[in-house]
Amino acid sequence: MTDYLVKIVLCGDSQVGKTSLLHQFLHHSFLPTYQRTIGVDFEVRTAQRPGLVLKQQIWDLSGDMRFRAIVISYFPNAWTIVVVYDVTARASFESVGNWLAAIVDQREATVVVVGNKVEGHREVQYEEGAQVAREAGALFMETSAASAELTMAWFNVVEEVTAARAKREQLKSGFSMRS
Ligand SMILES: Nc1nc2c(ncn2[C@@H]2O[C@H](COP(=O)(O)OP(=O)(O)OP(=O)(O)O)[C@@H](O)[C@H]2O)c(=O)[nH]1
Ligand SMILES: [Mg+2]
Repeated sequence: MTDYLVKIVLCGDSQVGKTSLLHQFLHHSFLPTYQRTIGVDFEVRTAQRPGLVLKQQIWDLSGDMRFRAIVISYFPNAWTIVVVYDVTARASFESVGNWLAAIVDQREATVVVVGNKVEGHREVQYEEGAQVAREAGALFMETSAASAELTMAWFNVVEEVTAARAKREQLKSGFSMRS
């Protein structure tokens, strides 16, 4: 059994739904009233895979510009970085490029671009999000923090890519022990 302590980071503009997604995933409920994240919050979720225990630290960054200098210091050593935008707010989609630029040095990280609030009135089409992700070499999906099912599907993707990295690290360390 190998244990990994791994870092997952959620970023994206203010009010796109980062905290709501995490809350829905961990507590199975949707909070309609906005409570801004001050700086950064942190949750832990442990996952098991055959021969692996993944202790996932999930960092939920504020989208507020006031905290930008602080939040960008949370990117180094992340295994998975989730860039969230709001499909009902075009400006948040236009910021995705800035977030991708802020993480460009994190070459080891898997990036997942996520369009949230799919049940709302759309200002951004699925294909536009998919294209931005494709160009950045990132994964893409849409979701909604208002839906338990879609939120579960969202976190499954995040957890699977994180677990896949752990599996690769485990294989690498196995080879180096043998050689
Ligand atoms: N309809 C709908 N509303 C959502 C969804 N996700 C979040 N919201 C609402 O959008 C608002 C902002 O959500 P938060 O999760 O606090 O946003 P955030 O990205 O964490 O914002 P910061 O902490 O300021 O960076 C809240 O009022 C939520 O209830 C969604 O999928 N659908
Ligand atoms: Mg928040």
